Amino acid sequence: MKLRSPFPCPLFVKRLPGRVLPLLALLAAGMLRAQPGGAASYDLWLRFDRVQNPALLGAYREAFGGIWMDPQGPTQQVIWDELTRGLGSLLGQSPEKRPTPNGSNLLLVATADKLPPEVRSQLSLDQLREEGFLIRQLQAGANSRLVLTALEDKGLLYGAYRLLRLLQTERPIAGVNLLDAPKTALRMLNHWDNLDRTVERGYAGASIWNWHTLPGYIDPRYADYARANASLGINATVVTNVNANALVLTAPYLEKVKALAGVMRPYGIRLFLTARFSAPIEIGGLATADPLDPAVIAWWQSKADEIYALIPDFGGFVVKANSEGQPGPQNYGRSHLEGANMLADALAPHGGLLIWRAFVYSEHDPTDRAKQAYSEFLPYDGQFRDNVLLQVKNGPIDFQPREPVHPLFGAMKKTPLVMEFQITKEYLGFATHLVFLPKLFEEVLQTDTWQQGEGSTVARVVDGSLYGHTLSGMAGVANIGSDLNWTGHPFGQADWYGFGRLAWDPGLKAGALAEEWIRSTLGNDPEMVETIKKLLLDSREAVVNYMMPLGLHHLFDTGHHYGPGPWVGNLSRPEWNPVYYHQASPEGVGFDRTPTGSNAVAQYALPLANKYGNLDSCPEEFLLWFHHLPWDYRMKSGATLWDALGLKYQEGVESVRQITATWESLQGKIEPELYQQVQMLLNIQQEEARWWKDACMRYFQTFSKLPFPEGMEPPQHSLEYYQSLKFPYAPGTRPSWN
Ligand code: GCV
Repeated sequence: MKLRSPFPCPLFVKRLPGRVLPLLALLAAGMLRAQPGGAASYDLWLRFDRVQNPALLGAYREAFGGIWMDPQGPTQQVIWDELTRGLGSLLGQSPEKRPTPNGSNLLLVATADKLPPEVRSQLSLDQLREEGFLIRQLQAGANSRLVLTALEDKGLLYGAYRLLRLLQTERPIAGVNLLDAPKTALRMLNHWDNLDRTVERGYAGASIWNWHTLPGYIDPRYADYARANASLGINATVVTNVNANALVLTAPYLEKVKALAGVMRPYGIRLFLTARFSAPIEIGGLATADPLDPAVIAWWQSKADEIYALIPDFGGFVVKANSEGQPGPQNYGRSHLEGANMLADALAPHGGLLIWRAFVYSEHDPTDRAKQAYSEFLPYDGQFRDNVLLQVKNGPIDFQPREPVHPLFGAMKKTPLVMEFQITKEYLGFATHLVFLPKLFEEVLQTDTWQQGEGSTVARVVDGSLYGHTLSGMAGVANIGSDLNWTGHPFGQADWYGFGRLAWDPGLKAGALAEEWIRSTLGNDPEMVETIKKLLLDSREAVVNYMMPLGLHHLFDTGHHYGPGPWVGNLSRPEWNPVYYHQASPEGVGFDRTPTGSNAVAQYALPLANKYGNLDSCPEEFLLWFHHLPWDYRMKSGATLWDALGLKYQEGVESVRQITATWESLQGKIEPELYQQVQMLLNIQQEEARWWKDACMRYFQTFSKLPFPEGMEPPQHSLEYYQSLKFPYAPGTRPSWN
């Protein structure tokens, strides 16, 4: 086996000695851990640097002369600590603790039932919603009081973080009247973390969960994690991989889980576990895991009792069953419905939820993989127990740079669907590439499914409003690891941030989220904010263009999914091979999903089916997702498909160059370590963008037999060269998949 890197001497290595090695030494010594900002950025978006704008600083100092709050219980203690620490640091002076709610220049913090009657009477408290909050300024003559109130502690907590963000992002406080509440019930991170601390598809170091030292040692990082999530409104975390290990359900591990749940609790976060369907055999000593077997049913019930005795607010189970080799009810001739309902029944007496994943496809099913989950689950709509949610990936294949929305959204009317996004960048250049994912999330959430006529957006499916579900949710596969800055690429923090905010309100816009994140993480300099915002917003289209333009998908190399492998066609399962997806031949390229092909378009509501199925109306970005077309097909621009493909790839490469130049224009305005780190990563990204273009165009040329279009830089190497590249140690890969 040849082991070669695509680049003779990676830039990363070339640049290491000068700047990074001293930094690494500091990191090893643990000296940067508590340092805000810098290349470390451990503090994420919770930096509370002194407000720079003098007029605003004056106004804030006046408004926050004192705080009236009587912290009761752990969550209120967190609120008190956050407000006093945050305000003290933002204002450069700590607000006094005031014993009474009277006086001026005062922040009042209390649940609605604890507010003084004269304050209550001035507020429309009936508008408060569960987990929501109100931040309102009350003005009486020259006296100003700011009220932060909510129905419950959790709402106060979210309101406290929002209040601090107003100051961090330099928003005026005068006359503030901000009423907000989450639109979804479950706002959840999914960790694909294994008990040995490896992370499947994780590119930011090891798992932050140190199972070996739990429950005795509580790493302070657990609370920092909880705090970061709470500041966005995330209220649930699944701490184990969906490719599950039954051991986590054994008594010693449950003690560890209990300790973690205890850290999360004050921050309003419920802990979930993944349940391996075969656990009754593996750790229960039973001969079967058949969901209709009385002994199996009893085993799960008693397991649920055991868990809830330890963790009364335990969230429930997330299950990947009969998917990619995971065990499930179909091993016993039972259905997904029977499996899910059995587990849901075990959890129901305790108020637990059962989240069943719809990510299923089978090598024994010859139909288009994009159709299989819909065909499998739609017939069960209306038959799941009330505490079951179906978790569906955003697209019908698997977290590709661009996919049309999953056809189950909107079609599954009687079952609450949880949106599953991937925050970690399995198919997007790992933690090396700068790709602002909220742009992708927004595109998906704003897509109109047309299932209930115009306006049936995915956002309305996810927040439950389209079909009146009270259970609703959004899950993000975490990009978090033990790296000092949590996410590997410093801008990966923006993806975590954006996901959390969109889970709170799926209607938010990517541009606004980019701006919030930049201001709270990097500062408020207007030129810097605008420049980085543009760069973030451009970055998603760039990656689509340099990896898989015009609707191409799953061209990744085997197993690790790092780099191009459009030629791969020898894997045991047909639908694991890129050749299955692009269908390139001398006649043309693309997957025919119209009625002449797999007819996957028929799984969408008619207006969408027509739009995608008709060549005149199919958006160019989905052309080869839905259509197989000849190389000389004329695009709307008049160019041939072949030329348009090459030029799109080129456009992607040019975009990364442009993004790099834009970043370089900020030198001197960004902390030097962060500037350098991002610049080095962008240089790698430029090289890899070119690698994608060159490898894919070289490969497709073997079918088209056409010259590369004018305007496309010719490939640097031969096809054989690109095919020879191997990456046995690419991070995030399951060893068995290599
Ligand atoms: C956790 C893809 C990934 C797998 C992942 C799977 C899933 O196939 O490559 O690593 O497994 O999705 O979502 O279950």
